[in-house]
Amino acid sequence: MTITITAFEKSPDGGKGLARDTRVRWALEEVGQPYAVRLVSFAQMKEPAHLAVNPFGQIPTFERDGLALFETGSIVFHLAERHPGLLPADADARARAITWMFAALNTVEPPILDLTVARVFEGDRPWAAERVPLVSDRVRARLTPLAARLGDAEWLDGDFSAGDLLMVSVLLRLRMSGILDEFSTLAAYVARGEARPAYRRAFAAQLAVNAA
Ligand code: GTB
Repeated sequence: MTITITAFEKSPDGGKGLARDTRVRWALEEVGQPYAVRLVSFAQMKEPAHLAVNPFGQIPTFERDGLALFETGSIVFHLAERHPGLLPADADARARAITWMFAALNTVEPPILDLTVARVFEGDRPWAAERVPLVSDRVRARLTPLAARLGDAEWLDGDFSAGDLLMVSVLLRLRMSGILDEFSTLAAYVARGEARPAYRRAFAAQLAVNAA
């Protein structure tokens, strides 16, 4: 019954918790499931043994009792379906929480990823000076309605859910750009997520790997 996930042997972020295994670790901590971690190098991720679990050769993956999953959203959803703590029991509230999971990954994260690419991976390209402000505005165009919907609430829809777990994880990636600080209620929302004991345990676990 042991759950095994995969994570970077050495994360490029040096332990800032931005690699997606942190999201899976956080979900596991929220639902109180112990887990083992198989650390993989970039080369190992492209070898047949890992490709058999994730055909795209990426982390994180999830294995338990012959079930092998990839895609962070799918893994978090599986955990939330199988264990109490991340999805409400009421069917409509559950559907809304799942909607926020998709919103985080499909609507809010794509422009944030574009911004990371523009700032970090293509920051030295001649078009970067024009592209970064353009993509930053696309991020703001997502954060503005998100902040409006959150309002003064603690979480997006009632109690903390897998939707919040993924939304906070996605927004965390923005911190270095400074854009998150333009939205004080979202910055406070992210801070609430980070203050959860389950998040702190997940963060510490990935840091222990990367600080070693
Ligand atoms: N859609 C997939 C999912 O949600 O699981 C995407 C998985 C993914 O992008 N995995 C990345 C990976 O394995 C690690 S998390 N990359 C290696 C490869 O593709 O060969 C993305 C990530 C990596 C590093 C940082 N960082 O250093 O800040 C942040 C996020």
